[in-house]
Amino acid sequence: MKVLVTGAAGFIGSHTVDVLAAEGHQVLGIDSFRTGRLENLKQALSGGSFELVEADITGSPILSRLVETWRPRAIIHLAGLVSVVESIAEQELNYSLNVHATHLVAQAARVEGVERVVFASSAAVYGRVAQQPIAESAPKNPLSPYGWAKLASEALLFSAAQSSAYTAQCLRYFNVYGSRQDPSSPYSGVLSIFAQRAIAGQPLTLFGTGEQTRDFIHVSDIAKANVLAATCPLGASHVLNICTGKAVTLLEILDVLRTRFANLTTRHQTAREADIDHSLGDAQTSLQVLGFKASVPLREGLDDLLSLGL
Ligand code: UD2
Repeated sequence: MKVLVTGAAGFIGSHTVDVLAAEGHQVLGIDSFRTGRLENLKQALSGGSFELVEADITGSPILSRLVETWRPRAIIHLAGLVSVVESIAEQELNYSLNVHATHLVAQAARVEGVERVVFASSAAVYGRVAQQPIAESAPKNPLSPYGWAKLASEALLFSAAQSSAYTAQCLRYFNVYGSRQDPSSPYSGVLSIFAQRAIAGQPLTLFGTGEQTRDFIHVSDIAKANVLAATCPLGASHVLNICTGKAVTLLEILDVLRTRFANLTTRHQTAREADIDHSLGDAQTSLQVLGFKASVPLREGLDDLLSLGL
């Protein structure tokens, strides 16, 4: 199948491209290289089924032209501004990269008769939710422009799908970790930061009590879900949590790391502003709809991260 991937050189994009190529699909990747990195695509570029275009999909009619000429059956739309902090400081940019870009994807898919659009949404659409695990139908109270933009994008994709041949599959990723995630910012995922600091022999900072829980999902499981959502038979549009359905505390993560690093040290700071205590996804709908089940155990995923030597 011909699949177009936006944000192909990013953390999630590059893993998705690798799974598509391994399954024998023909892949066209687009990336502006604002945050994506060419080295993430080393494996894909060495094979014969991947082509790459360097372009900002919001900057010109490039996306609609590529869809018109290359004629993908599915688009996996992963390009976007990924930093919550940046979405607060740069609200125009958040609108452009996280809302307008999705509008352009939806319209190109509608006009050119694409059959499927898969979208990288986020658990950020939920905000603070009392009832755990969080089902797709839970109240949506995003705590950032980033979360609102993801929710708006879902609406745009559903809206255009009503007058299109495509179905929209909006995947709400929970806390994603794994190789190719940039650990250099203090707002990177906690597991990348912990792994990088543990390897470097630096103290880990624990914000709050450490009793907060997250549903950590390995990037290879996210890539698998993206490919399933793009390729498996589906008659309708969906929003789907992509998660493990297992809650882990940061204290449990530290216990695992201590078994690998005997001299691990931690320093405690007060909880981050607007931090969420608990975030656990309900994995039932994606199991029913896609047959998706996360398969990488946290210990294995952490070992994978640590083995990279970061
Ligand atoms: C994640 C997403 C965010 C948004 C949000 C929606 C990442 C990086 N962030 O934020 O984009 O989608 O979910 O709910 O994926 N922590 C430490 N020490 C550190 C770094 C973090 O204790 O050095 C704590 C942090 O205060 C939080 C937990 O670890 O309690 C997880 O932090 P995170 O930034 O990885 O992810 P989260 O869930 O806050």
